[in-house]
Amino acid sequence: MSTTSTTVTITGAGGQIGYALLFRIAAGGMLGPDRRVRLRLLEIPQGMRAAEGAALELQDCAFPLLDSVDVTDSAESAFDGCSIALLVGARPRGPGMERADLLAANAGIFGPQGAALGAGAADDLRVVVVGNPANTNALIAAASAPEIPSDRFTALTRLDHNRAVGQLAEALDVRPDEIEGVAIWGNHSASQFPDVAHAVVGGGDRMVIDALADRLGGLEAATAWLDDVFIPRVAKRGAEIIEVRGSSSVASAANAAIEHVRDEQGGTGEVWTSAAVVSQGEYGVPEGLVCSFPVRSDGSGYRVVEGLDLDERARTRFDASVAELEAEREAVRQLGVL
Ligand code: NAX
Repeated sequence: MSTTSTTVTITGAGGQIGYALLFRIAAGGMLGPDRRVRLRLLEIPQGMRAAEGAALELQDCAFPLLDSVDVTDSAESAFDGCSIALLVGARPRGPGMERADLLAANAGIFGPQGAALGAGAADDLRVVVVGNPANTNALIAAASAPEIPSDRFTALTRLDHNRAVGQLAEALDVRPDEIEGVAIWGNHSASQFPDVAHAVVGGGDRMVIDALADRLGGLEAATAWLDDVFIPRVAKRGAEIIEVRGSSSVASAANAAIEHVRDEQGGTGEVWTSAAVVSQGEYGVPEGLVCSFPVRSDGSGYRVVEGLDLDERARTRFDASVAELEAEREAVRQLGVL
């Protein structure tokens, strides 16, 4: 076991996703059974008691890997020496709030947090933004920390990826780990494009589209199912969860965030997953946008899987989501944030 500890900072730690994250991280579920962790819980004053309560429960678990838990409402203290930052706390859309108001409120959170990361985080810092609008919040945080390489900033689309795999596994009656090559392109919003064109099933033996055609009675029926059922269901799954559960996705979001960090740090091998990363112009996406792509990691950070074909149908959907990201960036520029 490593004798040094990794400092992991979780913002919004007193909230629902925070509560679902803390115990798995402290138990070794994110960094593995050999890495000790120091947890820093960042909250706003109203959320401090909830975070303090979670800290008491962490103590009561007596986790062997957990070296310390600090609860603070100071971003500077929370990010000092931080190696992994999960930025979960965000301003939700209130009644009557326009998109520009939402972006402005979140710029007021992610700008200062980015600056505090730039001032105090460890050299090996990696950031994943969970709080919505996640892609543009990550863009703002990265822009506010010019001293940190921008490829250290990512946003979570692993939940969308996992949702897509879950839907396919059910439709094909296979285990989720038998499906590979799914990709989420674009924004973490209803405009995202969940893509199965390169997906395979059964250890790579069959293309998912062919397996769907077999089960649904032909290629036309499979394509119709993808367009009319699969894509909207994955893209709007968050709303479905709220309708059925009466509350937004929590455990599945925390699980996805943990898998995002675990695979970025531990490596994906040849398999790919999805994450929103800062575009270097891959697939014609304007540089600097935080956009979801299929990605791999060799343990040193996510890199976009290049060279995949996107047919016209796919390109149209992807371009629409990228246009939404550009509009969000433009709105943030208008606010004078970038
Ligand atoms: P909660 O409202 O339960 O918790 C949010 C917590 O953040 C609160 O305790 C609040 O006090 C705290 N907070 C607010 N501003 C803060 C700041 N400036 N610094 C530190 N803490 C701050 O929401 P929860 O259900 O935990 O969701 C958190 C975020 O995740 C939301 O923005 C939500 O939209 C987003 N999601 C993102 C997903 C994704 O896949 N990217 C999926 C799940 C979720 O919808």
